Amino acid sequence: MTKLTLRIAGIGAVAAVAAVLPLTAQASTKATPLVGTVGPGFTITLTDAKGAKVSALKAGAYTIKVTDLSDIHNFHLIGPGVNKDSGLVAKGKSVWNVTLAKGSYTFVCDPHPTIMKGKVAVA
Ligand SMILES: [Cu+2]
Repeated sequence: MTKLTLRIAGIGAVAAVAAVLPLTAQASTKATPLVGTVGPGFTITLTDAKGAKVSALKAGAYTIKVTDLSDIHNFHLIGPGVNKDSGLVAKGKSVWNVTLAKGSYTFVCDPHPTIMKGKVAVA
């Protein structure tokens, strides 16, 4: 019985690695990484992988790592074909795989839209 259990766990580990590999390969060759952060203060930012603020992007695939550091703020990305929300009460990290099309995208904290917002023009 013990032997069987170990064997199943081993297969599970291999399957998990196999499942992660294609995503990593796709991220490095296709999707461009971005970083979204909201909170803990009244700040919301979208940056590239190097930490530079983003205001213009090319249309295409992006992987956005969102960190929501507050239960009174949310990171909400809205634009053509995209409507992603980290959740107001929710905190923590999310990874969004999105395709940005030509147009204007807005990232906003919904309770504080006048002071916590940004725009990205996608061409
Ligand atoms: Cu807010």
